[in-house]
Amino acid sequence: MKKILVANRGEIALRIMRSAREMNIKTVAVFSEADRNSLHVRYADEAVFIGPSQSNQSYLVMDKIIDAAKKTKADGIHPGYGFLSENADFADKVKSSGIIFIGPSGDSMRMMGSKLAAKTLAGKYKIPLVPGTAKAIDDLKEAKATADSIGFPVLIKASAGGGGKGMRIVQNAGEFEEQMKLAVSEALSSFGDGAVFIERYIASPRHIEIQVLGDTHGNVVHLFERECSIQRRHQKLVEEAPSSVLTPELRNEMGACAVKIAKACNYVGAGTVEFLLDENMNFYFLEMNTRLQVEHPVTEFITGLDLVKEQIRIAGGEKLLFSQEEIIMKGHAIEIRVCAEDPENNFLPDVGKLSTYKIPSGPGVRVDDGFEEGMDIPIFYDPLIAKLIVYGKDRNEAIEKMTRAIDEYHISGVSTTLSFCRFVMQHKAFAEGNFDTHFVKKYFQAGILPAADGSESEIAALLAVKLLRVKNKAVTITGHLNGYSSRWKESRSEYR
Ligand code: MV4
Repeated sequence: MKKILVANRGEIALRIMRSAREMNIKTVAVFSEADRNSLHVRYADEAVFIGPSQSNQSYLVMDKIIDAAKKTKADGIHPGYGFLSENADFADKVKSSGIIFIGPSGDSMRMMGSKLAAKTLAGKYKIPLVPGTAKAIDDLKEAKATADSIGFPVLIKASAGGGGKGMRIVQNAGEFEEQMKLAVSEALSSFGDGAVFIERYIASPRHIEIQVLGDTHGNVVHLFERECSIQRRHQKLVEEAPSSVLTPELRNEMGACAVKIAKACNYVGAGTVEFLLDENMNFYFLEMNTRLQVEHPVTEFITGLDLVKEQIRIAGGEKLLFSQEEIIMKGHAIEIRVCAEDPENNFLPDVGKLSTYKIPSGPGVRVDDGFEEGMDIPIFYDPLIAKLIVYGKDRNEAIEKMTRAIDEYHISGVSTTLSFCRFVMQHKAFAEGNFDTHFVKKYFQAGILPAADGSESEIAALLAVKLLRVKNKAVTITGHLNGYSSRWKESRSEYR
């Protein structure tokens, strides 16, 4: 491949282009109205405008992306994550246009897109599944009997759902029928597919996923696990590798299962197999994500591989350069997501200008971002500003590094999840590795984060500045007030 088009924006577009450039591959950016001045546009060798800011009129329009690739004579398209990355029809369309899709086939995506088909496939290969039905429920009586035999609480899941969408907990037999009817109609209206299935509800699971790589010659390897239990409403906030609870034996076992699943669906490229781990260290296959994930850098740190380069090599038809035995994991990596969200206000997205934006650096610190000081966070897309990833010789060092790096990160103008992530790093349960997917709900509430310096007058002053800035925007007297608030905040060493 000599030229690739990156069908994405923000940090991931930039991150993909960096690897391409190291491989001496030319890059093409696509951009919407809101992204005219974005870093990914400036970084690329060429850039194609694809329409209005709304993603359904730009980044999600298959023909616009494919036309841009044709126009610039790109050999391949990298979809990044989100947008069209898991759209099987897009993968097929790209291929039939004579362009290489840097990812799995449309058929692999379709298979894993149906959670029921994926479960059925995994069952055939004797992969552990959560007890429940492995086929779509059409008979209410039969479903009720199954739920009774599984034991309550049970979970009803939509086959076309995934990532937590279309799930419903049923606490007892009395609620079952009503919940079933609601689940089916919700699945129909949200996904156009009313197929649902039921599973035993695993009450306190950890979310552990295995990274896999498959080539076009039938070779598949796994690159160990990522622990992703620190999340809120299915939005991951902190990820790490390795998990602090897996034994080498369990890691091998889960890795082997992930490889089997990838082989079963003829997987090509980078993919992720999700598992739940219960308190008794039983693991269960959940679903497979057929894309490069946001949290892939923690795997890159512990394996020394560049996953984007591997994706590009694989898409070009090259064989994997290593066998399973040759992949060694070393050290510990942690990633936090720096989102424009206010942890003090229910993690509500915050938009505005990055009036201060200073990133941390130093040994073992990586920042994947797509913004610079003075830029606006657009309202149209994901609120992810950056990913901060650290690498240490062990978990303790990684936590210490992350705390130090968070303290070096200075952002003002928008609220971010940095202060929340510092709270996680300092939390006893996190330090001890004693947590599950309920960590945030269990330990975090608004008001628990330390204020700038703890005094109420400081908080009042901060609020006043914020109000002034909003007012300032309304009357559009830009300039001096912004400058004022920015300097004011910068002068407070502890302000984040
Ligand atoms: C579950 C579960 C408990 N029991 N399945 C959420 C995302 C989707 N991939 C599956 N999910 C879950 N499935 C059974 N049988 C709990 C979750 C779940 C969860 C899983 C991983 C990470 C965070 C989560 C948060 C809430 C629920």
